[in-house]
Amino acid sequence: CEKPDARPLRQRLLVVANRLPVSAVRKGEDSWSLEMSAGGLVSALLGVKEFEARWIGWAGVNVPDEVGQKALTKALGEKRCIPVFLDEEIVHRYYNGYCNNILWPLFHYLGLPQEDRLATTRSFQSQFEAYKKANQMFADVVHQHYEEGDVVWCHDYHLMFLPKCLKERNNNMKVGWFLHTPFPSSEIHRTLPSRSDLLRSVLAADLVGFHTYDYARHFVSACTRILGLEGTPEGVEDQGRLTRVAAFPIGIDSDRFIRALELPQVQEHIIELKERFAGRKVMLGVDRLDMIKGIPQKILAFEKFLEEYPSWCDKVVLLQIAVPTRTDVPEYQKLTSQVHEIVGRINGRFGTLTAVPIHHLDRSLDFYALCALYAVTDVALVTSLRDGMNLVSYEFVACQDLKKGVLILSEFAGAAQSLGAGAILVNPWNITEVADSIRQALTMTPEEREKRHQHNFVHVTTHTAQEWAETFVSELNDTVIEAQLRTRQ
Ligand code: ADQ
Repeated sequence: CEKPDARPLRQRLLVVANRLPVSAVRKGEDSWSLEMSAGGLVSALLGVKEFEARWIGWAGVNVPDEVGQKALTKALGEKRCIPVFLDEEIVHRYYNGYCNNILWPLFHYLGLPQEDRLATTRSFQSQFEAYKKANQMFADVVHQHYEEGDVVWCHDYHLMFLPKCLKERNNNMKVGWFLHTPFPSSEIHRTLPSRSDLLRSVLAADLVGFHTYDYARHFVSACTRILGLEGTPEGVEDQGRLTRVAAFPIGIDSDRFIRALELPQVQEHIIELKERFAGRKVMLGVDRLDMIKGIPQKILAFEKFLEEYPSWCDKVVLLQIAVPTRTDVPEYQKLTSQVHEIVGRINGRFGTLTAVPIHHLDRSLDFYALCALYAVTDVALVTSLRDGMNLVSYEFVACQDLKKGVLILSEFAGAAQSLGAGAILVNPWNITEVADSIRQALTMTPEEREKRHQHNFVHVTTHTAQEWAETFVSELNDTVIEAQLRTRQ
């Protein structure tokens, strides 16, 4: 008979993403040291008690030898992580090539690479083949670890081919796919040579999710215009089979940020920062150093602000924290030099012997330093040219319940849909408009700041990462049940 304290078994969730949430460093032939990263997705899934998550993905290192692979698999297993081993050649063509050189810019409206049309077309094909091959390798690993009843949740533009590979092996598998970037207008998507293959493959999933309703609508209209399929309010229909398409806006683990503000190490940072910038308003930008984040545009808007309102020159400081990414890619190297050049010029132009208007750091900050910075900020500037959601805007709001600072937010970030009523929305390409918004933010009355902050704080603390993950998975379970009922009728 059942023990009184017996709990129902938790549903197993296989989370498949390009990268595992760990960094692995090899210490010897058969020993590895692992560090779990505390990104949004990890905390989202740790916070959900209804299911037991396992991760499947690439560990970010090349491990050509069997001894190393076995040891890494064992070490990762203790952290519920399962590795997909990709060799350097595949990583180069699949990850650097097709994912980051083709899909990433295209989905952010930066177009396809154009340097040499013929060479691009040839390498395009080989990169697409590598992309499909890598997705098959992910599918192999999922298949090996899958147990009946598991939910498989595929993430992001790296794995658009995966739903099809999985369903071809087991049509009963519950498969969901979620895109973290924008899905562009069908007019942009149709320029992609592999446009139909990718759409058809994603449609093999049972549930397809995006951050915003607009991205979901773009996806459905790409399916109707490019594949000639029927779009319905629920999703896309193909020969009687419905793929559900919906918006699931992500959130953050807001409690983690709010609780951190009480910690002594954060309080110490806060005191230091307040002393360091006493008498000046603090403006903050926190971004990965990527073209989509609009960092040069942000800095130029700040320059325009200083030019238009010179009395603010020694009363405000912009702290721009930019984590370098994809440092081996020439475009990213160019972006870094461009940002350095603009910052140098503006500091030379508006700085004094005792103070400079822009502090630019090319590095990542630890969690506690980041929370402290968010807490002392008067105005946060998020000027992405396109951004799936943008979690920095959420993190800033979570840390501002005392100060009630102002968020200036790009209308091209998904977050504009959720935080738009509390933020000042701007077109990041319009430098004059952003400069005026800076002035508006710095001179806003406390009552208006309070009202705007309250709106956003309620949103950020109720639409959390945990709620996002729970909603997606329960919707996936429901979608599959409904489909089974439909086929029985
Ligand atoms: P990202 O493009 O990485 O994510 P974002 O949502 O802003 O963008 O998240 C960045 C994360 O990195 C935040 O948690 C932030 O705190 C951290 N970070 C950034 N700069 C940092 C720094 N200098 N030091 C320390 N930490 C830093 C993709 C999509 C987004 C989408 C997310 C989640 O591009 O649009 O919101 O996935 O779906």
